[in-house]
Amino acid sequence: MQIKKIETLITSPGPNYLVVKIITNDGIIGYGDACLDGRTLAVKSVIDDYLSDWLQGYDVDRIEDIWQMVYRGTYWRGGPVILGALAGIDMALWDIKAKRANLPLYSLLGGKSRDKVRVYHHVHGQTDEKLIDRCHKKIEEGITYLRYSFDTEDPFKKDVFFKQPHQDVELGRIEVTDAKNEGQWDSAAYAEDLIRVTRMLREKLPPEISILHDVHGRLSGVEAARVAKELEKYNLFFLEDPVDHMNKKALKHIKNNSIIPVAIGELYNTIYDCSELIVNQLVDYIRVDISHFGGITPLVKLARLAEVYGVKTAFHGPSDISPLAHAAMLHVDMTVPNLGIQESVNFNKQIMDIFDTGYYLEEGYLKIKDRPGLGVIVNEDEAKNYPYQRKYMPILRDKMGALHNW
Ligand code: GCO
Ligand code: MG
Repeated sequence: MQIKKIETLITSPGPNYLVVKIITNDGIIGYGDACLDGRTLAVKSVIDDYLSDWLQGYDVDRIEDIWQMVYRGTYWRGGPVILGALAGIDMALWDIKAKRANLPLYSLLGGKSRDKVRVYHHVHGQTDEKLIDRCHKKIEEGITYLRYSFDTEDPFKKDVFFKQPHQDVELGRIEVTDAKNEGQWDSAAYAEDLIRVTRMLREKLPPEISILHDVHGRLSGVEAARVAKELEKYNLFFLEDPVDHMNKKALKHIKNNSIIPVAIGELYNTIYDCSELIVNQLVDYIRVDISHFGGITPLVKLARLAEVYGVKTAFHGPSDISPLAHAAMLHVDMTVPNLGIQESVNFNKQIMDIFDTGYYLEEGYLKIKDRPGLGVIVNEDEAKNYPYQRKYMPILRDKMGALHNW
């Protein structure tokens, strides 16, 4: 069976979702996710202008070979744009393979290791009261793992806030909009506030509720090590991206000074970028993003490597990748023995009308329906109601006007 056609489709019911559709010569259709927040059209061009002609006629069964061919055969390797395009192709090919077998994807990946997958959701509040309210709302929904974020008021300037990233499609909040919209940042004020807010949450939330925080790579090694040491007593499930992901040696500093579990990974694009963290035990949860990492094929390899070294998975599951990507990750989560947790979101009605997900949340866990393939039904007519909108990632600057990690 051969690849007859590869198409792309963008739908923007909030975030821009880039969907890859592969049609085989005997009419089987596979879908994949190639979302890349802020650079959607660049990924689309890689698929439409380079890969779709090239891959036409290849045997759909040979997923690994196609993966290697696109990854190594382009000579100029790597980066989220190419790995994003490859992710979309790879997911669509796995969707086709499992549909041909008339089995859910997890079955082809080794079968279920568990019946359901625990998840964490985001909670954000500009003030302590709003944050606690949002936590209670999520706890009522059955979510017991909460990733908290908050805004820190500038101690020197009233009404200036140092904001942390939080997109929330459930509440209709999308951050990625205007390139000229530059925020302000001060790491010292944030670090103090993080320690205060964490203490406050631990005091106010029941002890059985797990909390976790995403630093988003905004601290230096020594700043992060100090914060990690202070936070140790509040029993975080993990501290995410405590330093810039390329500053790998700084993780050693954190590890040498605290026993806080560390999670990192959403900004890596290949297994070659992050395997040393696993092998050297500098990470406890590896959390790459399937759509920026080349798809299911490398995700499974990474999970297997992590298994050998006792590292758990906590794959990146924000709202800026579509339910197709979330479904694909869930199939992997179902099978790997070393699942830690899955980051997840409640997609809103507009998004769910486009993507009938094939998975559902029940009492804080994701379950999956036994549909063939990835199990997602894409309503293309509905998708067309939401045309592409140009969006940019936010920019942050410190008090001297220099760019800071967002
Ligand atoms: C996370 C991520 C997101 C990113 C977003 C970028 O851990 O979920 O850090 O919040 O900011 O995916 O578009
Ligand atoms: Mg993150």
